[in-house]
Amino acid sequence: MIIKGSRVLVVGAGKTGVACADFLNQRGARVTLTDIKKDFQIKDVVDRFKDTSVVIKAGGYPDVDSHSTDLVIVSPGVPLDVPPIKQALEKGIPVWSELELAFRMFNVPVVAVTGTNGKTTTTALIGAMFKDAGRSVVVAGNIGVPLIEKVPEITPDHVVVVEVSSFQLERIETFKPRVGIVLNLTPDHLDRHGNFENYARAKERIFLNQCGEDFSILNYDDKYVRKMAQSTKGQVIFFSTRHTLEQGAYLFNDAVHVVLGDSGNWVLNRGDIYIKGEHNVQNALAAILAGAVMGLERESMGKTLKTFRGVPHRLEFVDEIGGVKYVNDSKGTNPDASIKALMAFDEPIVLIAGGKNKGSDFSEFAEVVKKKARAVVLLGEAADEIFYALKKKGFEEIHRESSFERAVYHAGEVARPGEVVLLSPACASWDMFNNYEERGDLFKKLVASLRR
Ligand code: UMA
Repeated sequence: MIIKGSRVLVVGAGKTGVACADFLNQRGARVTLTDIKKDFQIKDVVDRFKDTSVVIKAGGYPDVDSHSTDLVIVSPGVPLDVPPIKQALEKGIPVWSELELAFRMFNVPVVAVTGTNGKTTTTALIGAMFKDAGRSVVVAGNIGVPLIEKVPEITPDHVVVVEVSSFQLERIETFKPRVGIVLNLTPDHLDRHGNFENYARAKERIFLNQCGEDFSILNYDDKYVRKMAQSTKGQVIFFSTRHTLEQGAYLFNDAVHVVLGDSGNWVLNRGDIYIKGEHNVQNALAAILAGAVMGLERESMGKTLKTFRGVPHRLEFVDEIGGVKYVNDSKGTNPDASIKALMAFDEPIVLIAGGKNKGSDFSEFAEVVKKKARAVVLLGEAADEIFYALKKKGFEEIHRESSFERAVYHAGEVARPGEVVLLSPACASWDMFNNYEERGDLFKKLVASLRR
């Protein structure tokens, strides 16, 4: 498809839509950017395109037909049954995700990471491995930076490492990663996909266009992911933390073994991987395999694994003191994000929650807290609201503190060896801090002071 002169409708004016509209406009397309929100709700977007030829249709969508539209780009958060997408599909007008659009704009190898959990960490880790090895790398996607925004930076020497979501994969056509990784699969986004099978099918599309020269890296321990080996034409390589494997990467007796054809064996101490927890060993195994098939030296990858500290403020392991693990998930600024954080642990949790509520409902969050947490320390403006939501679910082990410092120390006192103190507030930080980074940084400082 030739972009210049094409009439493109971009649906959704969030990060993705804005980046696509910007890119397409600069490449000479005739862009309409539409959003269900009213124009005063997306004022910054309206202002941004004020002096350009991008047409904004806010508060509803324009009708789509082949006289007005050559291509539709759909943002990941927009379901495919909204009118403009349905009309486009009925009329045979191509509907692409931003991932598909971006992929068509360059010709360098792509390492793509998906899965229900751990994809951001794994994407960042692979990016760090390439960077530490002195390779030019672009890291983008669901991690927070639309890939299309990075396209102008990509040179023929680059490798692209991209985190991809099921939403983005739903509308790909030619997207073909050199390395595709599926980390794990548990029910998620079922409101959008309808059922688990559809969700799994969307994830599996990461392998849709792979062929013999490509690599499909799969979690052997996850029965749904393991099964995907049957539906890819790429070279399958498994990783496992529970089984030994003839080929691939696995954990055995606290050592990571990498067995990859001609390149022989490589053994690494589990302790030489900085990020902790079995889920992070799985992420590391997937990253090692991706790096290895892309030609990274094992010494260089080993160095990165020793120093890579995870994604700041997202399930960031801080320390283990007296058998209690401290985890910073200050980025959990809404109930949904904190639900994900709670779900990531098998150990009992002492949760620190509360802050500024952005209008969220806490009932589902309370349900998950009841299942996963042994105790909760509440603080901030939303403390009352969360308190009542928890009480309603019959959760009793609730402590309250007026300052962040006290809340962290109190959680430390309540936690027993083998438990996790998790800061995942389900709220914004603005009642006490400028941003979630500040909150997470103070948490880390306070945890460090517990050691003294
Ligand atoms: N909108 C409509 N109609 C609708 C629904 C939404 O017009 O029916 C509009 C909204 O009013 C809003 C815009 O669409 O203005 C938002 O678009 P979006 O939800 O696609 O959000 P973006 O800002 O473009 O962010 C997206 C990803 N969001 C989602 O997938 C929900 C971000 O992932 C991603 O970082 C970003 O693109 C860059 O690639 C976030 C996420 O939660 C982190 N992802 C899910 C996850 O990780 O579980 C998949």
